[in-house]
Amino acid sequence: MKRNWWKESVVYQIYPRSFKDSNGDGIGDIKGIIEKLDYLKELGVNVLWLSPVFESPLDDNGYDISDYRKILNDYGTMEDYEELIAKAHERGLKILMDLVVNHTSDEHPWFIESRKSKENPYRDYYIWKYPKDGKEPNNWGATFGGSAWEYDNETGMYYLHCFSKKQPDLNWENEAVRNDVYDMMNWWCEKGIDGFRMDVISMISKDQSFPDGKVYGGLYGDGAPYYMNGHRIHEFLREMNREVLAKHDIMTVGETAGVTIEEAKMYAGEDADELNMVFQFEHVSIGDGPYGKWTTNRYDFMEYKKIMIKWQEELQGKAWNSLYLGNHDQPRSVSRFGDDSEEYREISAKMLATCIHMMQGTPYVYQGEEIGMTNAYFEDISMYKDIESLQYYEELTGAGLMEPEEMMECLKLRSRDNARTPMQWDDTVNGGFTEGTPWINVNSNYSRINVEHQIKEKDSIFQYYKELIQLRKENEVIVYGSFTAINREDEKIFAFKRELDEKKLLVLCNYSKEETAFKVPEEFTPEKGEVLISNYRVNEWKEEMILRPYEAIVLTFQT
Ligand code: TEU
Ligand code: CA
Repeated sequence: MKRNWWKESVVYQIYPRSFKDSNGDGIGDIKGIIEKLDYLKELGVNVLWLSPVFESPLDDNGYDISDYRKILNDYGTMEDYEELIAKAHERGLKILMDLVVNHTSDEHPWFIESRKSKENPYRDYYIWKYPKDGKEPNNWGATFGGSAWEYDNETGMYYLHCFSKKQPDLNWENEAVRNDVYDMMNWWCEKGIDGFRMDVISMISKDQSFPDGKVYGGLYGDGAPYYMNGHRIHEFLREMNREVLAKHDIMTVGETAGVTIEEAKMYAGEDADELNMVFQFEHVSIGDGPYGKWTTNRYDFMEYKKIMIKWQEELQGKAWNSLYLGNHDQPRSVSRFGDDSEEYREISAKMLATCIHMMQGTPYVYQGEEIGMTNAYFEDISMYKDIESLQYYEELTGAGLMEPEEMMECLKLRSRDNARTPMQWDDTVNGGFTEGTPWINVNSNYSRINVEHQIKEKDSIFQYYKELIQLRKENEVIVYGSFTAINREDEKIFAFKRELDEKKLLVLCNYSKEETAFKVPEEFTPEKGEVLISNYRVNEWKEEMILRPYEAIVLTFQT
């Protein structure tokens, strides 16, 4: 397997709006990130992925860009961004930029021109269709609720927006669009960024017949089969690779909702000339119901384990995995996949981290995950800021498909705002995030869960993440070792081994709060096993291990 720096990396995702506010306006900013570079260096991560900080009306908190080459005033200036790149590089930290080119903001000059007239040179930068029987061109729903089509009086046509109506989809069939995007990407590479996280990049090739989608439980049809992993997607990405990516020593990760194993081998194949890796979404969609994520279903561990094993065993040696449990779109991982009760939060957060960091692939740490931040569980709809949460609350309760109380329970578990509450730095007001009024409420548990406490405490979640990340740097078997699942049918323990040359790891993670016995396979002879890391700290090796609630233990063997 080829060796690459991005395979040996650990990526830390920063949601700038909620990371650190340096000027008291209640909004995180770039200077705040610069203030915390030494903290990130201390944690041991080496790549920083920033969610967008570009000019935007903030309809979708910056994933609606109106100028790709300008920093939004909320976050600072281009000089601040250039200072961030320089100071990160001084510390051996790389900067990954969030590339949002499936759509722009409707306030982008391209769209302002495009909507002026059918003859405008920018008309075909976007996807315009005539009404069909006086209505929308098809029945597709937008990801944030409502129709995916918005009528424009000026020219009597609809434009496509797979997200909010202020996020019109770019027309990638148009070569001029592709060339303008590549120019912008090269411009940023020349500024010194070290790669791209590519927002919904699997959506840029649409089925040009725009057929109706299947209606499941909601009010609209599912367009995903016609706009995800489309027939020209690999052609476009190979062109992007030739025009931009191959010209720089950068890392790329595609956000490819809907991606299958076979597709992933094309997007991120060892020898493919497209991307380095992709995010798959099967594990974070477990339990979804007729209204998608809006359900109070807990995830099913065996389904989760099967998905994780599938992606490990079927990609290894062929393509590279991204390893994550949380991000700015997902609930907090310890709340979703662990147990955020007082009794088990710490131990289960460490168990989840062990499992993710010991698999084959590049691990992603989402801001706050390293200190075990939990869902905010906001009780009142007025506390929510996220367009997706607010629009679906309106749509599902407005249509009588859900009672408000039920939808509030779904929001408390699955709203994206759970991951967007401010980073908790210390136990002072607002968790040390801002001296002003935060743009979104700080989680009420900041006095108990914060960086300052955990930096000092030797057995904190922070210290455990630091140890895990250091182990990755010291043990090549963690990065390049093969993956083999063990005791697949065990309904509480996720067990697997990693092997590289004569090095062998045995990883045992008890995802349950029950004490669980585990029969260790004969190949692991006890006298040679040493504990590499464990979240209970005190362990004794036995042929039949008794794993305590949420116990994680990694044993190393010299064969
Ligand atoms: O997310 C893509 C996406 O599908 C998300 O909407 C996610 O799957 C969903 O919110 C889970 O419920 C990307 C960005 O990560 C997200 O923040 C943006 O809102 C979206 O694209 C549009 O740019
Ligand atoms: Ca600020």
